[in-house]
Amino acid sequence: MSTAFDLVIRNADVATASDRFQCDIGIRDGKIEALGKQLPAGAEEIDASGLLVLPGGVDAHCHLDQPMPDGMRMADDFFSGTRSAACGGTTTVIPFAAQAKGGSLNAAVEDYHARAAGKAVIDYAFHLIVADPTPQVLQEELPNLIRQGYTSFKIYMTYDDLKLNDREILEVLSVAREHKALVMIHAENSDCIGWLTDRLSQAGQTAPKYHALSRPMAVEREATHRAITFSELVDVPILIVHVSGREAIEQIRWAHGRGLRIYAETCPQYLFLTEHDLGGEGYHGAKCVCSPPPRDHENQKAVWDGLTNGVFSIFSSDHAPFRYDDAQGKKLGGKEQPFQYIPNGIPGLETRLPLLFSGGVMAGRLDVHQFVALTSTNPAKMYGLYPRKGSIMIGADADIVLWDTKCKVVINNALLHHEVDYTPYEGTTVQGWPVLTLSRGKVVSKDQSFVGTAGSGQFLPCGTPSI
Ligand code: DUC
Ligand code: ZN
Ligand code: ZN
Repeated sequence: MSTAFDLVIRNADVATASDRFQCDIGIRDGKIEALGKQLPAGAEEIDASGLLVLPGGVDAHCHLDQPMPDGMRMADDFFSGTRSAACGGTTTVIPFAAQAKGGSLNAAVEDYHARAAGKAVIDYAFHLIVADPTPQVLQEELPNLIRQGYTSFKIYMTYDDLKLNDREILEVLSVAREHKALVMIHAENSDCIGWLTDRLSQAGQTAPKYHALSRPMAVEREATHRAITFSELVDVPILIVHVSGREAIEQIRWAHGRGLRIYAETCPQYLFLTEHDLGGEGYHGAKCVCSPPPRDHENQKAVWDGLTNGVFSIFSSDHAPFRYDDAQGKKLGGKEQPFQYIPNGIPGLETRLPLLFSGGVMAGRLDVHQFVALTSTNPAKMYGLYPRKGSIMIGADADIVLWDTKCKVVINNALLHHEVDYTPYEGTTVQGWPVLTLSRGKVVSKDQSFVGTAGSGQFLPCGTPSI
């Protein structure tokens, strides 16, 4: 018997960034074909009674299998990283194809495609990292790559192997303006960090907790202000990534007051961790070493407020997966390292959505529409993937997540599907968990188990950012 749909989700309580409605969802060939009451039968049916139905998450800032210097290795490749994302309700990831200094961007993109092919279980796009803006890169490689669907790129104001000087940043912004791309900026002042790091080291202050002291808020505030100034000079929008607290937020609000097009992202670590998680004199705090570092409770509150009042457009994981007990991870070379040599970053692809849903929606800080906007619709729009991704509407990909809003989960690394040997959120109780994830109409995760297939994820060329 032929059926109208491959799959029908019955009795769905759907929330998008703007609307909430009850309907059945008819899916054919991986797309949402109908939203309505009493749709005809599907070849398969799922009853969503009692569950909340949201668009799949778009995690627009995560690092997977990124080539690393100095013997470091990321624990998650495109299989384990996207498996973990899917089990946490995310259906699109945008990691980074990183140019090496002295290398070409095209080579980075080609290498990154090889890393993703046959492995990703959900769809993916690429940002670029521009580390060496030679005339060839600025005049040929970047414009060509933008035309081919790589329409966003990250630049760094710190890290010796990645950072650009002010003149180079202006050149990159100017290319973005001309070709309508979006530049993401890692805003921390490199020389300030270097100076503080040297002083701490000379004083023998090398434990992980000193990472936070080497990158205080002022370092981020200054760089944020400088990035805003560059955006104003070139007259191009920018996105400041992983904003950690009040003083950077004040700069962004100031820019908004001047009518500047400054967009901002924050991440779970700035809501759920503080500098105390970097530990005492012991080494466990290495698990929470990331940049910018987690701050204090007052800054956490400022970040929550920024999510509520619209300072932030997107909420990403910044998943940067290094194992703790590993000679290629946090114990680089097999030993405890002075803070400045600890691989930077923490895992978070699978916990991003449950943490924000619980702490935001269930705790009454955000409504469900803000949650969807921050975690799915806005990143899809900002990076040129909308309306294929980022909403539940006719014609969109059937990337759909069923949430049990009553389910309480104590986060435990054994529950998660990444290859990292810890989670910074061990023991945190959340209410609300994604119990079923569909990627283009296929179930990829169910009841905290992965049921998808390696290689079923497709590469998504990005359109012009819509901001
Ligand atoms: N910046 C990132 O975006 N991710 C991990 C570490 C960092 O400094
Ligand atoms: Zn960064
Ligand atoms: Zn990052």
